[in-house]
Amino acid sequence: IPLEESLANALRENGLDLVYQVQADGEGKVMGAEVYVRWNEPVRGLVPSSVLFDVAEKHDMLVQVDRWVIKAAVEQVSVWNKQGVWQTGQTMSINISHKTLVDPGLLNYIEILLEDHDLEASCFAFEVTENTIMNYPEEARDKVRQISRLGIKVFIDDFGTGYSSLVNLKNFKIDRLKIDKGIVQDVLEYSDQKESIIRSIMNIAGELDIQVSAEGIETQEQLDLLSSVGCSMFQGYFLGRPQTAEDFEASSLVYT
Ligand code: G
Ligand code: G
Ligand code: MN
Ligand code: NA
Repeated sequence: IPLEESLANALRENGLDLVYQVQADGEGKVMGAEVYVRWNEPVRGLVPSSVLFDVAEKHDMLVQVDRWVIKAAVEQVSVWNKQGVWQTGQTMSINISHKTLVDPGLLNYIEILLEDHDLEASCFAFEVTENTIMNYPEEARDKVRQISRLGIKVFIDDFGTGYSSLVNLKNFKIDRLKIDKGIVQDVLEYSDQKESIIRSIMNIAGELDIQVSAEGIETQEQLDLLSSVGCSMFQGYFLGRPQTAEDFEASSLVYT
């Protein structure tokens, strides 16, 4: 059957999976996780996320996919919360596409889920890419404000890859910038240039009181360098790969 039909089935039959990647502070304390969707298609096997999101976009299923992820992530946090695995103050980050950000039903959808599971909005963050924000500046700004008013955090993902003027960020209600992994990983090779990009990000973020996180940390050197310029939050294979819920629990990282 065509991939889009199979995706529609997966959405209907809970045929998608989630994996979780740890987000830690400079001391290695676990501050939360980012959740990613995985699709193990019955016939084709694991479908790359790029293919999944291409199909979803082409067949107008982006909002459905993101909603499936939001619901499943809320359910998981609710379970972990009851087990004492998930502590207050830890944040579950959920990626959302541009379509989902501007979807008029988004806030109502998440509000009802939070109510049903008796969870604080502050347990969750939505990650929107820099490009999403810059391609839809007005709509995005209004929506980000509404999300923020509800108590859900907003993180800007893949930061530094787009063309946003850093100064424009002051018009948004942003909680965290996540420096793109490409920049993080190049920082040791082209030190001067990349370090100055990172330093200018740090400066603006400092002025606007926005926290900065580094993604794609694979080595101790990268961690040290990003930490030395003032990043306060870290994510990457060096700290932990995306893991199934069972492995994430077992890694005991969540208890620190
Ligand atoms: O870990 P992975 O290689 O699968 O992620 C590839 C891309 O897919 C990342 O840029 C990530 O933001 C995106 N992605 C993963 N899960 C989700 C999701 O649930 N919703 C959206 N919109 N994007 C996701
Ligand atoms: O949504 P986002 O663009 O943040 O997705 C990040 C992507 O990077 C995901 O596909 C995730 O699996 C992947 N990733 C997370 N940590 C690392 C890392 O340390 N190195 C590399 N190469 N990829 C990573
Ligand atoms: Mn992300
Ligand atoms: Na990213």
